[in-house]
Amino acid sequence: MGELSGQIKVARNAPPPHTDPWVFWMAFPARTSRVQPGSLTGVSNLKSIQQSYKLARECYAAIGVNTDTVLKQLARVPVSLHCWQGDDMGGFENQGGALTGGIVSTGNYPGKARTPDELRADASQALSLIPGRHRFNLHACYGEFGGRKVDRNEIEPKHFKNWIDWARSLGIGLDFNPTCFSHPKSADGFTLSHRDIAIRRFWVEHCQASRQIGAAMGRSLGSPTVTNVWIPDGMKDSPADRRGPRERLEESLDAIFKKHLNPKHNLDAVEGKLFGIGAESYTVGMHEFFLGYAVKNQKLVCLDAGHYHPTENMADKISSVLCFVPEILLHVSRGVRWDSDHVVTLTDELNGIAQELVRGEYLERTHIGLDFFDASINRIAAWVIGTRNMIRALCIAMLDPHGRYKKLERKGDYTSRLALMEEAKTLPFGAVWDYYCLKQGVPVGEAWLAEIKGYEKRVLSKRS
Ligand SMILES: [Mn+2]
Repeated sequence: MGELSGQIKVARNAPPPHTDPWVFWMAFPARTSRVQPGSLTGVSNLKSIQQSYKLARECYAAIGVNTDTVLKQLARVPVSLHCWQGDDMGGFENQGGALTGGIVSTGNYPGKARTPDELRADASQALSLIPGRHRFNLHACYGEFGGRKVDRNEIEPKHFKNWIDWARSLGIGLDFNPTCFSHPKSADGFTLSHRDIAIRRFWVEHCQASRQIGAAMGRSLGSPTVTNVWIPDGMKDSPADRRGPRERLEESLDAIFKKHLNPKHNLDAVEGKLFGIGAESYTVGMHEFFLGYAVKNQKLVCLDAGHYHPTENMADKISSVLCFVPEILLHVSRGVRWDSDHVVTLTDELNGIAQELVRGEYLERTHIGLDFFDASINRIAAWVIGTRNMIRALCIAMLDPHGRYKKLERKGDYTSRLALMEEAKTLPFGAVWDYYCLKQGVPVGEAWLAEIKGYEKRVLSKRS
């Protein structure tokens, strides 16, 4: 048994025991059939994946890491896929409103989901190519209102019934977000901190309704829904009064969270931001505001990797904020210049986040979600690339002999710590990752791309 055993705790939002991935794999042969598409069809490829894994397992065993244990732990960490990658944050309110709140989706790749059924089909396609059991994260504007105009403060769990049924059919949990943008009452850039009490009340009611929907989702799916409040409020140019909106925001949040909800059904999170387009000079709900609010009220704080100054390291914040809040929500993203939402790639920043979660034993207190959207490439591929990278980074972090680093650090041997950390960067994690995909019944290596291309031809190209 390697040093790693017992160091990685299971995420609290893990699937129930009957969804043990190994059992799941055995019980769903249809999913298993996805292993073989594309270039990795042959038995010889299957054999080479197994042989490579065997060698890698020995290699890791030599430094005290049990790869079999790692893969079992990895399978228990859910990642919440965000619905808005599937349709550029359009939603289904059918009000013809433009995207606002400083959110911009660039690109016009054909085949965008136009209906809830299309979005569910696309998301199912993405989930079928991602190893493990995950979650899906909905915004309030993705409700199904049957052609009726239901304003944001009138939404109810029944408008999300189809989503709940879909999630149940896949055995996954749902997460939720009030949509405090792309609406006439957010047109001047303020919502929960608005100086007009009627507008403020409207958004408070929307967020209250959203928590009820979150609780209904969590109750019916048997896994708590994280309901995350984010607002766009801010100013393009220097405000005269920075204090007023922040005090109003605190009041609004207190009203939203006043009603106690069972944490087995709903968990509240709040998300700050550095700036937005059109809100360059002042963001009411900045990081410090929401961190303070979360600490004071023991809410989850949401750390979005794209919401800080580009030289800030989000990974370094995890062990700081978890001293003071019970749990965190992550929005894993990739900031590039002004954009906070590029598709997640396997960067040092991503590896840093995964390392912190594993080394700090924070997985059970962390809800991992994604937040990016790119309309310039196949949207389903964007989901698959970003999510597989998040899981791959966790895999690499779990395979890291971090117990050894810590021992060296305690002894003050920083030379050896640095040397081993660098050597670990070329350990054969790729063979372990491939084997994991094989065991989870999803395509190995680039073979998933052929599935996406096929789906594009079969389904997406038929959408106008
Ligand atoms: Mn975010």
